[in-house]
Amino acid sequence: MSSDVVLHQWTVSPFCGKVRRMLEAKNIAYRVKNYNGILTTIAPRLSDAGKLPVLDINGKRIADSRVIADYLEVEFNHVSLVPEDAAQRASMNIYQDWADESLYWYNFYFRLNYDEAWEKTVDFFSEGRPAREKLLVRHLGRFQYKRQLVAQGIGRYSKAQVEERFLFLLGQLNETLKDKQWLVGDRMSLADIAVASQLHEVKRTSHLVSTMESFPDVWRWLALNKERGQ
Ligand SMILES: N[C@@H](CCC(=O)N[C@@H](CS)C(=O)NCC(=O)O)C(=O)O
Repeated sequence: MSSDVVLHQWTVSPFCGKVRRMLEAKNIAYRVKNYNGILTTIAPRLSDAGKLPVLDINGKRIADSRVIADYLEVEFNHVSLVPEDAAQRASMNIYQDWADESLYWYNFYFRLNYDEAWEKTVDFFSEGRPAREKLLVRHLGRFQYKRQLVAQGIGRYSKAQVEERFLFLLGQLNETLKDKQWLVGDRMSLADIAVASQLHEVKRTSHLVSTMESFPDVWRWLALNKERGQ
C-alpha cells in the first residue's frame, strides 16, 4: 500500500520513538530522516506546530504522534493498537495523555539539568553532522530548551523534588503492572507504546536507569516495549 514511508525525526525524541514503535508493531517498513545539528532549524518548517515527528505516508504529510496514531489505526488495521472495548479505550487515551503531557517533561528535565545526560543527548543530536555544529547544539540548544522547562513549570523545582515525584510515579506504575502484561486489556495498545516511549528515553540518557531497574514489573514490561530500529 505505502511504497515509501519517511519519518522525519530526532532519534532521542520520545514522540518519534512512539511513532517508530507504532510502525514496527504494524509491520510497516519505513526509513528515517534525521534533523541533527544545524538541520534542527529546518524541522519547524515541516508542520504548522513546528514539531517532530512528521510522517510522510501514502502521499500525505502527517504531523503529531496522536494524529499519526489515528491515521495508522484506520489505514493499517491488520494490527490494531486500540482496544475495542470503550472503557479500555478510555483508559488508553488517559495513559497516552499522561505520557505525552506529563512524563515527557520529566525526561526533558532529566536531560537538560544533568551534565552527563545532556552530553549523551548532544551526541545523538550531533550524529552525522560536522563537529562544529556540536557546540551549537550543546550550548544554544540547552539554553533554549531550559527556558521551555521553566515556562512549563517543572523547571522551577529542585532535582531532589523532581526525582522524588518521578520515582513515586514509577512505583505507582509498578503497582499497576503487577500480574499484568499490558497496561490496558490483554494485548499491546497505544497506552503501552506512549508510556514506554517516554520511559525508554529516560533509560537511554538518565542516571536514574539503575533505580528504574528496581521496579521489577516496570522493567519487565519495558523490555516488551523495545523497538527494533531507529
Ligand atoms: N504533541 C506532539 C509533541 C511533539 C513534540 O513535542 N516534539 C518535540 C520533540 S520531542 C519537538 O518537536 N520539540 C521542538 C520544539 O518544541 O521546538 C506529538 O505528539 O507529536
